[in-house]
Amino acid sequence: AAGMVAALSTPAIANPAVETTAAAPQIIPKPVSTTLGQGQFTATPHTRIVAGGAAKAVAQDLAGYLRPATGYPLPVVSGPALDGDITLSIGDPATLATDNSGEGYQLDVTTDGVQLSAKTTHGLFDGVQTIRQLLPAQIASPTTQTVAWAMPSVHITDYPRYGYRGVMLDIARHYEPPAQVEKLIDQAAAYKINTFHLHLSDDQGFRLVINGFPNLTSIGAQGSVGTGGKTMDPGGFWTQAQYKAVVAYAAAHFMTVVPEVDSPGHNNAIIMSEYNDTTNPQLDGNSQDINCSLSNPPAWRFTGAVGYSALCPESDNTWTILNAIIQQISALTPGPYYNLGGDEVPTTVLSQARYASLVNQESGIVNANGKTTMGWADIAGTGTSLAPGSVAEYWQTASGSSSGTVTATEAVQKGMKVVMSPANHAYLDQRYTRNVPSPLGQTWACGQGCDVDQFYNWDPGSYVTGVTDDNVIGVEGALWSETLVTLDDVDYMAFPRLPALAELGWSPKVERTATSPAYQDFLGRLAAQGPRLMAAGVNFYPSPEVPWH
Ligand code: TNX
Repeated sequence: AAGMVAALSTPAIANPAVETTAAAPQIIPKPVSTTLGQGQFTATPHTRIVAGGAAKAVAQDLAGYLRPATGYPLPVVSGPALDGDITLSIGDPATLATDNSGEGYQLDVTTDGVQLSAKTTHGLFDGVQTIRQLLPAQIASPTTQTVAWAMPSVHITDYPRYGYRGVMLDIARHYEPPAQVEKLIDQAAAYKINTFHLHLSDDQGFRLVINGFPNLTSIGAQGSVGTGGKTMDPGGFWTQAQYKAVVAYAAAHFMTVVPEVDSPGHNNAIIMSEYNDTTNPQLDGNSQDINCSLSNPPAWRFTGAVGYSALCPESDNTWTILNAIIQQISALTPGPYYNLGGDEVPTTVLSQARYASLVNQESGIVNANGKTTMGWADIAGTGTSLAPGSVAEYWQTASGSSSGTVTATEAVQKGMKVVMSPANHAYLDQRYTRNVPSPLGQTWACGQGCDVDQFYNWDPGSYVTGVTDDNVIGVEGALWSETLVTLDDVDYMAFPRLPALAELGWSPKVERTATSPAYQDFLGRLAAQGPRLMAAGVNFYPSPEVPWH
């Protein structure tokens, strides 16, 4: 995948010396309302960032974003503001009177200065992302660029359609170190993604230290997809301190972490870790009974196979392990959700009744630890009863009222909320095209491929009949990592499709089809992201659908 960026060989970055006129706004996600004014604002070495109280921290964020490329000092100071300053303030902007999202902002750029106001620091942070995109693309560079830092005069009022706008990364199939994950957080935050779902465990690896259960990582984290094959892909795991640091890093980008330890399926790593463990007193020297997989005794499998492993719902040891995992991870995680997984357990592995009893009991533990249960939409199936407000993530491809949509409709009947992530529109691990130009990705959900049009041209609030914006809390892009080894691989699959999902999650509903004006408009704005992604060093896929400059 590395090197694909080079396909855009002549960067769209114009000669800085002549770029003195601000470009028209090309914002993703598209703001609710944008009114262009006269003239432009140009930041200079004298520009200050004015803020007081809680706004100061976000002002520091803005300064941190702008200093590397501008080379300007951009001091964060208290008021009063002077001509030429950028002002951030918490208040009650009249244009946001009806916005209860907690993320709205109002932005005014005039020849005299920039005024950003919001009711919350999160709203200010969202506005800061818009400011970045109003500046020339070189602003994304980590090194000083010589360019006129001009922004068009504009009045923007903006707030999100959905409160949950997520990206999921699977660090179980292939391990990623925290530093790489933080880079993905940086890039996602730029498109106002506010939720980071971390898939911490799967058949091939368990990736977080759990105190009292050393085998989960000393044994369970050693492998990954491909281990034992021609290419050795080493595993790895995070300490709890590293996890906490990633949670804090995400929080600093106004992103909530949703931790997931998949269960009762996708559990071969846990089972293999504990199966032969005769030393752990927590498990009475007997953890054999946790294994309800198709094979007994269990064996390591480092392929991408799914649907063969399961924890036994009747085993006390299953609950000893799950209790410890849920309790420790909940304590490390400030966000409202704990994701128990719940996907892909065939009835040949566990009957529906045994599956449901495990999910119900586990959800009770999640609630007892102060968290709302989240899981793949399978958890809404027959026999489960979860607290209202629990969240089902719909991953199936079925739409309309076809029978394959049953998990989503059952979730609604049970008073659950829904995150839309249909694999053929939101699975970022699916190939852009079946055969070319990259070996990365899977094809099961997308047939000939899922390029930008497939990710953009659908509506989360009407995809499944009866599952409306009364039930849908947002959208999520999923980066399963069976074929993704490095962050470059992850970037290549996420960009430019994650910005499409970000817009579906944030911007008002419009008609989105392959021939709609909205899609053409989006492609134009997406093209403007090319030089930004390049400047930021993101290994994006130069989709032929996008009219790159
Ligand atoms: C299905 S959809 C899975 C994952 C795989 C993914 C690959 C779902 C909840 N589970 O286990 O990684 O397909 O695309």
